[in-house]
Amino acid sequence: MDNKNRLAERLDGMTVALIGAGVSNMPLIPFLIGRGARVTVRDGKTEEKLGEKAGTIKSCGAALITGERYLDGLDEDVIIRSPGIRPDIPEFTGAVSRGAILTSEMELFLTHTECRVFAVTGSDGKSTTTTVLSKLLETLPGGKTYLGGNIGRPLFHLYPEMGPEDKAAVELSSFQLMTADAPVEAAVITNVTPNHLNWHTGMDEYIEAKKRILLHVGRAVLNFDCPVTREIGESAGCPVTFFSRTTVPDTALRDGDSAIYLKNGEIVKRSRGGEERKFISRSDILLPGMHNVENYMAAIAAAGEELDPEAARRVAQTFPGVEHRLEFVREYRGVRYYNGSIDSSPTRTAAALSALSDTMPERMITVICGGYDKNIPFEPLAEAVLSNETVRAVVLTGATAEKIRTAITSSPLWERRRDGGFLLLDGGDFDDAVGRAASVAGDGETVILSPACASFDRFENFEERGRRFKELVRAM
Ligand code: UMA
Repeated sequence: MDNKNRLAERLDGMTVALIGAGVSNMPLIPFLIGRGARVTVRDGKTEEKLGEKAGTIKSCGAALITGERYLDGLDEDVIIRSPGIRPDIPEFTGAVSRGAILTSEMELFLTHTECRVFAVTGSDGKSTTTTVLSKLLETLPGGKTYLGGNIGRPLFHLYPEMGPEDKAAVELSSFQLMTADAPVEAAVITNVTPNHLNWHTGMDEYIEAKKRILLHVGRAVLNFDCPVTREIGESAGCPVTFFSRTTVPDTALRDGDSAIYLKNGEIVKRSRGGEERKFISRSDILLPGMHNVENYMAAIAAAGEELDPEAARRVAQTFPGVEHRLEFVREYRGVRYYNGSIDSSPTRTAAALSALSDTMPERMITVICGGYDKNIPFEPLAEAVLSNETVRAVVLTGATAEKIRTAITSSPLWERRRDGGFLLLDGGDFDDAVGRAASVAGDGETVILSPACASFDRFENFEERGRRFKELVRAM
């Protein structure tokens, strides 16, 4: 961490390579140049594919190297990698052995900011938990609250304006955590289930990356119902708050630990051997589904002792949710359309489907699934759609369509559901799949885009996919 410390104050005359002209790195260009660095942006896309960005980069005064050989001659003093690029590729390890500093936007933010950092990672629920947490932090006395990280908002270039009384709710992906080791005040791991296994070397590396959020943490907030995070908590070197939707996690608590859980419809928190303190009721939470109750438990615990239950209740009663997460788009001919483009793993899709069927059990569901292939197993998706009796149809699209079809038709539940009228449909390309879903859903039913996959086979990112979905639905 040392050679990255206060790096921003030593940039004058240094050469900096920004690897990847994406969301995290673009705002850094004027910031770094303003501090006297000589910046080169390198991106594997062609200049043509980068489109307007290429012009922006050059007009800021940075050099641009694009295309297949974009990492040739990587000899800058500082290398700032985008999260999606592994830190151990030979070009980086070679540069580091020659003395280069390898870092990333998020690591730089964490090592430079003076503000109180509240970090959130996990396989599911990160963005909602981080956003709810930011709303709760806004209610605490003192300072301004920032929201950023993997949620799509870089923060490093804002660090000079942040003081010790300010707070940042930061969503961290396993990609960002691979090399991060900076201190944070509180950290949440929502859960750990298989994800990104085409990028990580395996489940072990994925879990290790998630655990790095706890390297220098003041307090940890962990899911008691997930075996991986429960085990992490049992040996954590800091006070832990376990949250649980199913039980009162008493036995696991050590001195200094606490638990937050649901009791008679109320979210209550207590320390080991202490009194229960009530925060909010389940019915206060505007967002549908049990997974959102978990998200609230985690966020309330992370906000800490200063949080006023009344302020938490006002947030729960008014926060409408994050775009692309079970986002209501419109009702048309009696069919309700929801955009769940963020649902890029089977567990997210399972959670979205059970949120819909919990809150609207009378509405049959047609779900659009499929996208970029991350090499994750689809058996859990098959189980989620076939065991949920309110799911009536699955419309397949994207690169994983065939893998999902195989998982569904190989399930022991398949024949019974097929004979009961369950529809498994080939939607063709994305736009056609939306039309197909609309054509099978009847009055009083629901259509949701919940792909269980990332979007990169067809879109730049999940936001673009969600916007396209909304456009198509609004044009009906
Ligand atoms: N690129 C290369 N070589 C590569 C990979 C990428 O040149 O090997 C280039 C691409 O052509 C692109 C640029 O790098 O032009 C940026 O790509 P990127 O998508 O890796 O990075 P960002 O646009 O900066 O977006 C990243 C996160 N993306 C990934 O981790 C893949 C965004 O999370 C995040 O919002 C953003 O930083 C701000 O921090 C997206 C995501 O899917 C939403 N995250 C995964 C998830 O949540 O499951 C981890």
